[in-house]
Amino acid sequence: MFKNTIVKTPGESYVNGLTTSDLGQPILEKALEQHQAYVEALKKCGTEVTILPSNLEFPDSTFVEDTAVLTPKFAVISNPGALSRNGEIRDMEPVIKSFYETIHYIKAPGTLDGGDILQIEDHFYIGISARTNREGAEQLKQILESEGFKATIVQLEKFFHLKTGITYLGNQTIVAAGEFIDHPDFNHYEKIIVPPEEEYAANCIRVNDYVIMPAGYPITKQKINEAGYQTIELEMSEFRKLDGGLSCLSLRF
Ligand code: CIR
Repeated sequence: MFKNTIVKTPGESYVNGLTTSDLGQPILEKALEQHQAYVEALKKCGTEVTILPSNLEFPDSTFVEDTAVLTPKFAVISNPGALSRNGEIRDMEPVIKSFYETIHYIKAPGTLDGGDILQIEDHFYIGISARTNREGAEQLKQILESEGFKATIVQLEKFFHLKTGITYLGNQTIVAAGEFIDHPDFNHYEKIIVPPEEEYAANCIRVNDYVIMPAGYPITKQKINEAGYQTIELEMSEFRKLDGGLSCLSLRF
């Protein structure tokens, strides 16, 4: 069960955030509406939502997931791999400290984005990506193992972040797309397979009694419903334009 969530409102500079997509510049007003709907969905799932004010210095800072890895017992403040995003952790640290006594840190030369970390029960998967390097992944593995968790490092081939292509729903069931459909590290889980034309829907979040997923992916939605989960669909167009998925917009703990 998640009791708390943390989000951060996109600011005027959001439209100048990082992207690898060719979907065009986000429209701020629409992004704010979609963000508001996201907050409402987190409330509907029963979480208490902490809404942080925007910080114009950091256009991508609405993607709070990348700044930390949170567990019930402790937090790890990441060291985001994109130079323009690294300072985002300064705003996040006091908030995380207000919830946690035990805090670990990923330290340079290690870099790590929270979007590369997937928790499946007591086992964490750590993606090595354009943002998370081996040093950062090894540091997190050591922290997690010292706290009694299992940890596996996964080299990404194509996906931006690990969780861009895989989600854990619970009951040993994952939602998997692309390179994770047949990945040896995930073969022992039950799989909901996302077809290539719906790849963006592989990034969804299970929050208590619901799975929140992007709107407009009927095949994946049906499979998730058939697996026994209620879904909430959200418009995500303005976050997708900056490579952002459902999970990136919150920290859940
Ligand atoms: C970035 O390039 O860092 C942002 N525009 C998107 C971050 C998405 N975060 C995530 O997948 N966890």
